[in-house]
Amino acid sequence: MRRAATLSALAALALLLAGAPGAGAHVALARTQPRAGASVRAAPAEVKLWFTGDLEPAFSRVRVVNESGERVDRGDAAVDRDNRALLRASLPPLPPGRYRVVWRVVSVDSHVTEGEFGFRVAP
Ligand SMILES: [Cu+2]
Repeated sequence: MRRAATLSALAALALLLAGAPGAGAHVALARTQPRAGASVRAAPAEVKLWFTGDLEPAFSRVRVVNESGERVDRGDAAVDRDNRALLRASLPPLPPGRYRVVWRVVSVDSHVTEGEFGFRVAP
């Protein structure tokens, strides 16, 4: 009797942990291009963000802003058609400076994840 109660308590705890935010069910940013914090000589033609799982295209966004906070990407951010874990946005020729890439994505389990990173185009 006691053993059964302990087991069901453990099962309940396991379910709770599995459903808790941050338990690893939703997506995380895996890598980016340019890399976070990178200084690049040639201005990139686009930014790419790879996630650890598939994204909901209708609710996943990324924008690139300059040091003044002005949006500089071409406004065409989209989840890649062939790889739903890849979010990309194209860029016009960027002058030297620091840029921030701000993203907010919804994974297929409907969880929201957001963050940002910077890169620099060297003079
Ligand atoms: Cu999730």
